[in-house]
Amino acid sequence: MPATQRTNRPSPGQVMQQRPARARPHWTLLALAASLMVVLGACSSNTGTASQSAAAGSGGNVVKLSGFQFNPTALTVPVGTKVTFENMDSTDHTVTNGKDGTPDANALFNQTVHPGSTFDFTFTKAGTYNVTCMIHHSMNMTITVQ
Ligand SMILES: [Cu+2]
Repeated sequence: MPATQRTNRPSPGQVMQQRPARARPHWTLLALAASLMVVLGACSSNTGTASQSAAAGSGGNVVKLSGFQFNPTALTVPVGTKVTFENMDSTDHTVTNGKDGTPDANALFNQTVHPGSTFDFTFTKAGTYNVTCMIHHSMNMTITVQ
């Protein structure tokens, strides 16, 4: 028997003091709401939102990091578009707002993307954004948001 089993077993007198079984989903909902608020907060204070996942993005615009190049090297998207960067190579790349391997002074994004992983960024402001890889300085592309 694990040690935790001992404390979990209620005696008849303790049953009323136990946390109700419904408390657990309640806390899960609270955590979900809290993380949603964090996401919304990030939305309002930044010019974009970012997330990384191991799964390939579905829909939207995909930039492949393949053969130590961005593909395509130029992309034009409407404001509010989520762009998914997918690392097809067998080595790490970064998706960095900058040029020739150097991040911009106020880089909007700078994310290491492992092989087989993706990085999503939603462009919420019009402009021209340089994208580079800090590991391979010759990797460059431009994203125009309009
Ligand atoms: Cu790279």
